[in-house]
Amino acid sequence: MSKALVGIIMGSQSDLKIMGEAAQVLEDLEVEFELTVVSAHRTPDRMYEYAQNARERGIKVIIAGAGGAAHLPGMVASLTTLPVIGVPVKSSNSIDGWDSVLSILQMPAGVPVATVALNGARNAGILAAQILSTFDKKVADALKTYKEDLKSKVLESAKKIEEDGWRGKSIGF
Ligand code: RP5
Repeated sequence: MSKALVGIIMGSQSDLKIMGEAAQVLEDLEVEFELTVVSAHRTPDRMYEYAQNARERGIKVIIAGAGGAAHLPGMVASLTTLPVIGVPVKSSNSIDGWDSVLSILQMPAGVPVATVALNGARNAGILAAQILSTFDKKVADALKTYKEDLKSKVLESAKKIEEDGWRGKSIGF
């Protein structure tokens, strides 16, 4: 079995519904990853251990997701020099998602977290693959195919709307 290149961590099992989207896209792109729960508040020692050993274990990018008072991505970023992608999760303890967005986004100078949109785990997976693609041609090729597929889907939908019309009527441009 090849070694994980991306580490996906989340504050709680309840984040998995969202964070699974990062895993899915990495699986689609055939990028090796690992996925586990590491809580900044409930298991701080485990967070230290994970962040401080990740590079040595061969991890190249960490994706960290958390909701509410979302300290996991920022704290992990403070403990490693690996790139950390933060995913704000709209969790059960979140007021409206902004708590998590701002906790992850507003990092102090010197400790960056590349923050994606609220519940944007899929983009976090793609961004992690894009980072790996700077030195891994196989991942770069998989991403090229992925983006071409995105383009085809948009063009297909545009054609369908143009042909079938909007609300049953043709739309002129
Ligand atoms: C955060 O609190 C977790 O990342 C999760 O989004 C949220 C709620 O956790 P649970 O109470 O569902 O375990 O730390």
